Amino acid sequence: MTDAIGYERTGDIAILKAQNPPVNALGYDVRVGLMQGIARAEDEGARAVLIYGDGATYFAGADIREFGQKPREPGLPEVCDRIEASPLLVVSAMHGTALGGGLEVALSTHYRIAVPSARVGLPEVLLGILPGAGGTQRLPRVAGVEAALDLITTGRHVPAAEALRLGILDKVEAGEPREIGLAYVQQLLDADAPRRPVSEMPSPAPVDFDAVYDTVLKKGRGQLSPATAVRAVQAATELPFRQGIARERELFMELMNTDQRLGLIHAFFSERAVSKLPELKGVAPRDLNAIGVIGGGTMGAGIATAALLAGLSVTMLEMSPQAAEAAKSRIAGNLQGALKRGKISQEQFETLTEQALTLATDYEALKDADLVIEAVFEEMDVKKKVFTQLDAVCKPGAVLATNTSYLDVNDIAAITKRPQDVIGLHFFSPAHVMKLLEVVVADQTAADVVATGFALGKRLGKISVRAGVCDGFIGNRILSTYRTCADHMILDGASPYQIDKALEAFGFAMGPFAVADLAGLDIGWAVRKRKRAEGIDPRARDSSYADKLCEDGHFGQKTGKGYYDYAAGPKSRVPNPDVMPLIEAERAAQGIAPREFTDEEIVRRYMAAMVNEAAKVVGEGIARRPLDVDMTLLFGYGFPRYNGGPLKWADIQGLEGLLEDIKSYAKEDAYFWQPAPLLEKLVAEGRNFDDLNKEAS
Ligand code: TC6
Repeated sequence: MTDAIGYERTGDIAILKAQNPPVNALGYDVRVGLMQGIARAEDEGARAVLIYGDGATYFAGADIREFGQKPREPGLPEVCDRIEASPLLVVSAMHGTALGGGLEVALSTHYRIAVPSARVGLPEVLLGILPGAGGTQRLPRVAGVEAALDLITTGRHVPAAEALRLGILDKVEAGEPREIGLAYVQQLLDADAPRRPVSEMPSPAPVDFDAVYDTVLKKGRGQLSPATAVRAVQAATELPFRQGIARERELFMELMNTDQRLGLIHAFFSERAVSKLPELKGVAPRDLNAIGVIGGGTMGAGIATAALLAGLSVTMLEMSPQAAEAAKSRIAGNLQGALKRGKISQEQFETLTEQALTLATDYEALKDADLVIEAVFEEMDVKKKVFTQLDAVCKPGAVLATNTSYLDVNDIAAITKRPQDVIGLHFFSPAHVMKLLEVVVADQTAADVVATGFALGKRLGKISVRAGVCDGFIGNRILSTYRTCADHMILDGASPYQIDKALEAFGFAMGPFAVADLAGLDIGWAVRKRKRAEGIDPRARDSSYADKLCEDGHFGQKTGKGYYDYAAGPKSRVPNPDVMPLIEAERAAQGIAPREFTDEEIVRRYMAAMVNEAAKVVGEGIARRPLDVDMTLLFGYGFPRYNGGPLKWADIQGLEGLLEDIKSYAKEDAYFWQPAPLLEKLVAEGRNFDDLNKEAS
């Protein structure tokens, strides 16, 4: 027996205990252990087998780290078939999360019991594959096609009570998995319950699979796995079990060989690696109970809402009682949303707004705060005034954070006598919804302050990324470059609408011009004005058509018009007829003869600009690892998860070809298209960004 599965006998029952921490993933040793355990139970004359998991969970799935490596027998489908075919009565007792291959093992056992807190699901599509160990054939037979399609195409985790209703579980009972499992097996043996192989259950009734396929494909915005999984479920209704399994395997292998599988698995591991920084090993964060937020506009109110929802008490500082009340209504509005979605109860709503939130207009109110985040107007002088006041009132050791999106955190820190306590915490609007938090580390920021930034991010349920100080940090700096690339393409002949369409087809949630309309065109306008005031390099191409839109009062969705016209509501965007004439006038003024762009060229240029700037950001140490850039773009900028992030995407495309593209574009505009030294180095050494991730882990 391998150590990954423990074997024990009590009376007629053999007990197989998974012991492969942290999540009992079904790696090679576990699979071998299950095969051996079943065989031993049969050899030793047991009447039944109980399978359960030690530690936090039943099996949480196949071992994702094995994907892409040479397969080692027995594979999971074989293990599932062996369990189901055993002449003994096999029962699963589940707790924690029975996911993916874990649920497939459970569906191969003849009966299933779980504790009330257990959750089950088939989340394989989120990793770019489909349930490939019989899940697409067994689940529809147990729960019906509708439920199976829901679970398999969304990957959602289903609570035990719902799983019981759906027939996935036979019983839910509180207690230790081993104890409730043994009692249940004994009960089944006493009742002479028959073996109950799901493969022998009748095929479920079909539905209109073509319609479901189309809907799922559209919803996935180009993601292949959920739609492909629909076809596997279809096979369960049309083919005998064995042939259905063969079809499932064929579709599973198809998906295994896609770039999307690589991208999604990269996203899975990077999401977990992003907050694990070698520099923070063993560094304890400071206390975090009470926080202060300065400025109750959209951003400050969003940050306060996120903190309240995470159980922190919040003091909101505003300039006047009226402004403080307005901030409170914004926060209450946000919390209403959480109430409507069932995330909090009416009672919690009252507690959060009336007890956990304190309004203030005097800095003295922040003297006991463990951490204060300012979200005031984006101007250095204003920020410096705020930090001078904070320095005067905050207790020693309090973390002083700025939510600036562009300004120099070193300059802000320098105004205080405690630069070691100053950090950037760059939230994304709406801050109680968006998952990304850039933790911006200035030259003198202390390690335990960085750890506190990450601890806050974790508490708020954010994906926190470490960023160094530069104009725009990781995300906005890269955004500014690929937006500039889009602006250049517009000058040269593309339209904002073609660019949005091409990038949405690539998988972005929204194209850059639709995003600009949503964020507010005044934001980009302010940045352009600041940059022009600082002095733009004469070699840089500039344009003023977007300024003219702003001068006419068109700031995007909030004014009803921007690149698009939103007369019929924010979701129905129609090109604003004023835009193309402004662009044409600009081209004429600059003497540019417009040319045609294919959608493919638009994507290539846009992505080349993004990857090149991202490589600079990593090369300069602003991002420590390529995966930090990938997670920033994924969680803050709508980059399609199935492409893994710009640098994973670049690896998959091949860095050499990308560098060639950049060099060829540089022939037209050598200033904009300066190849990133890191990209050139990686190409010269025949390495890629993932090699850098591995070296850093
Ligand atoms: C499948 O089953 C396909 C079957 C078909 C086959 C033919 N493998 O998330 P956490 C690691 S596909 C390997 O921080 P939590 C994770 O990387 C799979 N490793 O904990 C982390 O490692 P680190 C279907 C895994 O309590 C550690 O475990 N299953 C796996 O917040 C702790 O993880 C899924 O998609 C794995 N399967 O959440 C489930 N799972 O410490 C994926 C986790 O070195 N997993 N690790 O960073 C999850 O959703 C969550 O991990 C969780 C636990 C809900 C199980």
